[in-house]
Amino acid sequence: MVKLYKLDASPPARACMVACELFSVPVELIEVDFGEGEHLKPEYLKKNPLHTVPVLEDGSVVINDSHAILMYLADVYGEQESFYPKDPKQRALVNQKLFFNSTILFIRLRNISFPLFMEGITEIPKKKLDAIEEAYGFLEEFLTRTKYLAGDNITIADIAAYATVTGLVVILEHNAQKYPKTQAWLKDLEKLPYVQKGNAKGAEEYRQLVKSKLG
Ligand SMILES: N[C@@H](CCC(=O)N[C@@H](CS)C(=O)NCC(=O)O)C(=O)O
Repeated sequence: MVKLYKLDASPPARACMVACELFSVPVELIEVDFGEGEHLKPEYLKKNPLHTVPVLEDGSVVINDSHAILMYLADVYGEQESFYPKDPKQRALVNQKLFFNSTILFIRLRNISFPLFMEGITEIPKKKLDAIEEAYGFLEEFLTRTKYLAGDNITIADIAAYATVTGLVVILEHNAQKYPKTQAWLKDLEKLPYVQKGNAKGAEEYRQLVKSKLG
């Protein structure tokens, strides 16, 4: 059985939980208690020196970074190729959007979440909110070109980005009129049972956490 070290409120961890649901991965979910500093303890640092969740353990292989985990799960457990195509050209488009999530969407969320949760900051600088607004523009542009991030089918890139965006909207609600394609994409993904199961509870937890920090 695979082990997934996670925290429900964490978007990257949620993306991996969604993928576990989607690919019916036999998984043991292990909560990492940040309050107790479990992610900073030597046993955890052995698995992941970056002290982040998620981490996946599958026998002898230990993987950190949700994007690497999503790729691995799709390759090993995904029966339907469309979620992570093997064709190099199609796969490159999925990878591109996974990196978009990793380097633009998620980082702009983390730049706000980390100071809020870990450094006791209670106000979000306008510059960081503007960076989210800009990221919404990028997302809308991509979703104007194709229905899903990497084409006509849902891929692991949508799963990664969806989990992040359900965090971003807590910080800065997107304007559904200004970003209609993003709104449609969110509604479309939200109703999928595997997305609900893997993401909904943690997204609500994240919302409550942010509310408690912002007052
Ligand atoms: N690129 C990483 C980011 C993971 C990440 O930053 N996770 C946050 C929770 S959302 C974390 O574990 N933060 C704790 C820390 O940095 O000490 C991924 O996709 O897995």
